[in-house]
Amino acid sequence: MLYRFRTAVRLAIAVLSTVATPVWAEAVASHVHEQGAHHAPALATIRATLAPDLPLKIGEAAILTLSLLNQEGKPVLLDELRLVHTEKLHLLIIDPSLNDYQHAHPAPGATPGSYTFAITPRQAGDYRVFIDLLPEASGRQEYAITSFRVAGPPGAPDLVVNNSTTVDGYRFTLQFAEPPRAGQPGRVRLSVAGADGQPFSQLQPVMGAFAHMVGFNLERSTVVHLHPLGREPETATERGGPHLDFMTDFAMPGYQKLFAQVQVDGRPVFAAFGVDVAPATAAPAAASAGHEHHHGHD
Ligand SMILES: [Cu+2]
Repeated sequence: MLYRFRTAVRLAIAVLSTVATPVWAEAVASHVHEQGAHHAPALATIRATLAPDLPLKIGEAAILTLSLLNQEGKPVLLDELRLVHTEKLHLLIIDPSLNDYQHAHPAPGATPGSYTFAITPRQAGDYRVFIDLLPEASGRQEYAITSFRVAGPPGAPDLVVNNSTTVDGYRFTLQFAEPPRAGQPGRVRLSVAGADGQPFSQLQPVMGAFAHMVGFNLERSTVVHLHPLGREPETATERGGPHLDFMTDFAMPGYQKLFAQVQVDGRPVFAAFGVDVAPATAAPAAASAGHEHHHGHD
């Protein structure tokens, strides 16, 4: 089973277990590379911690300092990380209600291995931060995972399932080729229409792609980070849309929140979707049972 991918197209899934060990130690990542080869999950090699400059509150800007340490406890420097989609560090940040997704790119801080970024939280509770990075040493993408707390009671996820949404007058629609199923690669199309209802084909490049799709499951134990199939933009003047296709590979069944990030008129636009991922199919033995069907009621 081979899927054709462009080199720069990336799909990664991090999974961590719910046991009481430090989250970062449990982070594993699987990759789908350009030839569609599935690699065995690998432990994260980098440990991340976050420290805010002051107690975090809803609606108040704060500076967070991220510290990255390798397995020997040494600071991780920028030149030990490979550039991926125009940045070395992508922070995928999500609150407990799955409503406040933010994407940050920290800049080197005062000491080696420290990086700072600004954030204005829109929700309360324990935010989870997936740090998408590619160490030169391993040559493999991984996620370091950390968190920070915003004062106040956390919000509850609304569990709304929607395959379309309107943001700033733009209509975003998600169409799965087949209902998404855990552990099964699939395909999804993101379509964009303008305020006039017409297909919109003026998406600007953002971080080296016409769209970035980031998704979290309800427990925030997994993250998917997808980029459109096909040619990626090489100049700032190129435009994309109205349709962008992505390969998906959800590790876990259940509710998933997906955020598409695009750039329009020099501004980022985030479109949120709620998706139900079906459980993995039963073992092939079920198929060999032929045409027998079992019904749950008489
Ligand atoms: Cu991306």
